[in-house]
Amino acid sequence: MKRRNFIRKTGLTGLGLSVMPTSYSRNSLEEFIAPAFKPVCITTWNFHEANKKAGKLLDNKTSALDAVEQGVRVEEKNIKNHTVGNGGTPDRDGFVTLDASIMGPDGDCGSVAFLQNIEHPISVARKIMERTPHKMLVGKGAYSFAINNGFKPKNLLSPESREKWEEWLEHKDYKPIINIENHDTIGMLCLDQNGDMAGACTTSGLAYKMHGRVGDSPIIGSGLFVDNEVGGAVATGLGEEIMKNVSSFLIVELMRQGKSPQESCEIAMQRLISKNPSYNDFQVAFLALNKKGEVGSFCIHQGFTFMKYAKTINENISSKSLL
Ligand code: SD4
Repeated sequence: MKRRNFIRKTGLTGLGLSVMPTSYSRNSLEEFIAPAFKPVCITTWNFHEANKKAGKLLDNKTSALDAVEQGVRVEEKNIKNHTVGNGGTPDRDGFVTLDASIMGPDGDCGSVAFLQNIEHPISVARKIMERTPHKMLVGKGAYSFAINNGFKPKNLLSPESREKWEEWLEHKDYKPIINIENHDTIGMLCLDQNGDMAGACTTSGLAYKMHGRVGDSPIIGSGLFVDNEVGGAVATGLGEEIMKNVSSFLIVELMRQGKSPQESCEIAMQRLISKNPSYNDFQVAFLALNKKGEVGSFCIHQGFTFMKYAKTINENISSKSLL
């Protein structure tokens, strides 16, 4: 076997993880990555419009990178959605602080964290990727970069989110565990007509988090990871648990070993729950796509759904769950 193919097949060599895939039955990676169907777009939760937007762009030969950016922007703009961008739930001090990341087919990435008063953090993340020598900017520096690159400041705290925050202030019941119904980070993966893959993830993070808290969504490998040779993964739920396990990277590495997206999500979840016996108290969900257009998803608690756009059909699918 050529050395390059050996390294690709084993994938985790040098990381101290298992090196020989147990279920690798394909003859070559080239066969594995040959796309059976494209384009396809998948998105966490029931983000119907965002997924449709990206799916239609893909049908019109838009690149995966442009499609994920344009797709998730739909929810960043949506003031009725209280978990992403405009109208997002604030932190405990009343500030809407946003996290986002984007990753393209060439393996490059950009991310932004603790960004305030900018409606489209995903586009800031993309500009960080394309216009700076860095991969991540945070807080005031990220804000200045955004303003210098043409983004307009905007108050993102909607009257409704402010009202709910004021109610919350009356009891200040701060629990850093995720409420199973109260989270809707948008994570999106697209495989375009050229067979290239990109991903995006954007959120206002946990409701009433500590000021300055950053979750998994802008952390490459945690909330999002894409390797155009293998596939991509996104995560949603309690970011602290996802970050501890670098779950999206793990899912992609498992797919590199020959596991299906579904198997990879389930194995990554086993790893995650093995590190915290209180998993009954929080939700985490994974979504993965390989280069064949195969999809996998797995969550701890029932209730996680995802969108899939393929062959002009945009559907909401229930994920398999642990509990
Ligand atoms: C975070 N993972 O900031 C995000 C929250 C989330 O749906 O997914 N909400 O921890």
